[in-house]
Amino acid sequence: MSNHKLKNSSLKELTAGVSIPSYNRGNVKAGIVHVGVGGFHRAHEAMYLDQLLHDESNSNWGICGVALLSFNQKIYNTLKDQDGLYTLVVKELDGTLTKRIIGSIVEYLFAPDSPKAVIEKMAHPDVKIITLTITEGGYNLNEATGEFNLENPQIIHDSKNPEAPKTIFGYLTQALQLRKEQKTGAITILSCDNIEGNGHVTKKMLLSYVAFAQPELLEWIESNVSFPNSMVDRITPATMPTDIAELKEVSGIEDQWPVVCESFKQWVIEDEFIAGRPNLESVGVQFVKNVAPFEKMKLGLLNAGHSVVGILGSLMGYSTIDEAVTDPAIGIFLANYLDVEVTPILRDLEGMDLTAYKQTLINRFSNIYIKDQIDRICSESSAKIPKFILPTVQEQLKGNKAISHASLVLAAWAIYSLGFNEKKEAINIKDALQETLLAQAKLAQENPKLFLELEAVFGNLSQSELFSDAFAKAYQDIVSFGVEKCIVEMNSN
Ligand code: CS2
Repeated sequence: MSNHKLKNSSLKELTAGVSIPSYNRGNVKAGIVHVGVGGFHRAHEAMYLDQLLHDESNSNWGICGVALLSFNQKIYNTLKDQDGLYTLVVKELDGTLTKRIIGSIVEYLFAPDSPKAVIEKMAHPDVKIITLTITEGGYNLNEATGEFNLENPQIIHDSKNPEAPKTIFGYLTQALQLRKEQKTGAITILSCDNIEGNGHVTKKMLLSYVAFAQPELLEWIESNVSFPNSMVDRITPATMPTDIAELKEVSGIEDQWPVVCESFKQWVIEDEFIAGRPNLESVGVQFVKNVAPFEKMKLGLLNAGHSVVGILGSLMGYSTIDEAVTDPAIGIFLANYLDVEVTPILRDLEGMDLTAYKQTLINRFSNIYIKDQIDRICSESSAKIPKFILPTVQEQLKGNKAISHASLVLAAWAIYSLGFNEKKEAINIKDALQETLLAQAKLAQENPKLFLELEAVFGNLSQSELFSDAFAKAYQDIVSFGVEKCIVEMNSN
C-alpha cells in the first residue's frame, strides 16, 4: 500500500477502509466561523457538519476555523497544509476503529497573523453563526465576584488596540461593530464549552466588555445577536504519536494531526438562532427549550466525574482514566459520589434514565482503547473545578447534605498541587494558576483551610464552616493514611 499525504488531491486515492467527503468541497461556503479548532471541535461540531454536508443542499454551512492564540499555530499550519482535511478515528468500546476524513473545515485563519481577516470573516454576510470552544478558562470570569475580569491586561490591551485584539471579546466586538456598520445583519454566537448556561455566560461576558470598550454598540447587540445555551459531549483524548503512526501504517494516510475519540456523542442546543441555522436535527442534534438540566447533568456527572477520577488517580500514580477508574477503590468512590452527592441536585430530566446514563458514563471512562490521559483531564483544574464540582457542593450545602466525597477530592487536589504523587514522582501540572496553586498548597501544609482562600477558584466557599471543616479533615486523613486508604474507608461506610 502506498502512503498519501492528506490533501484534496489525494482524497480519491484513499481506499483502505476510510470514508471520504462525498460532496464537492469546492462548492461549500463558510456559514460558520469557529474559534478554537482543537481536538474536541474536530471530533464534534466539525464532524456533525461534515455529515450534514453530504446532502449538497446544505452547502452554505461549511466552517471557517480560527486559531486564536499564538500557541495554536501548529493546528493552523496543519489545516493549511492539508486543505483543512483531517482524519477522525472513532474507537468503539470493543476496539473497532471507524475512520473518516472530515471535510467541513473549508477555510482557516490564524488570528495573531491576520486579525483583520478574522474580524472581516466574522462580519461576512455569508456567516450566520460564530461557534466557540475557547475552554472553561477562556471566558474571563472572576469566580470571586461572578463578573467579567476587567483587570486582565489582555482585556485592557484589546480596549486600547481594537484593530489588533488578543482576546475573543476584542474580536467579537470588532466583528459586531463591522456587521452593524455594513448592515450585514444578525448573527448567533454559540458557545460549545463546558460551562453551565454557556450562552448566558458568553452574553454576560461580551456585554460587560462592550460596555467597557464600546458602549455605543450595546443596543445593536441586544437586538441582533442571539446566544443559545448548549450541551456538548464526546470524549476526545489528546492525539498521541502512536495514533499518527498507526494511521499511516494501517491506512496509508499521512495526517499530521488526526483526531481520536469515543463513539458516544451528544449535542443539545436551545433553538435560538437569530440568523437561521443548518438542519442539524437530521444528523442527530437535539433541540430543546431549556438546556440547563442537561448541562447540569453532564457537567455534574461526566466532567466532575472525570476530575474525581483524574485527581485521585494522579495522586495514586495512574496515568490514564481507564486504569484509574477500573481500580475498584476509585470506581466505587466515583459511583458513590455520583449517586449520593450529584444525583440529588439533578432535576427536570423527564425521560432521562439517570441510572443508565451513569452506567454508560462509567463504561465510557473504562474504555481501554481511548486511554484518555489523566494529564489532559487534570490540566486547567483551577478553571474546571469551579464549573464542574463546586456548584454541586454549593447546592448540597444549602440543604446541609453530603459533601464528604467532594471535600476529599478537593483536598486531594490541594496535595496534587504540590507537584508530586504518593509515589513521590513529579506530576506534570498544566494550569494557568499553577504558581498561585503551588504557593497556596504550601501554606495548606501548615493549615489546610488556607488553600480555600484561593478566591479565584473557591469564591466565598471558605466561609462555609461545614465545608472547610470537611476539607481540612479530609486533607489530614490523606496526609496520615494515603489517598487509597481514605477512599476505601469511605467506600465501606
Ligand atoms: C473533560 C472533558 O476536560 C475535561 O476535564 O472532562 O474534556 C470531557 O472529556 C468532555 O467534556 C467530554 O464531552
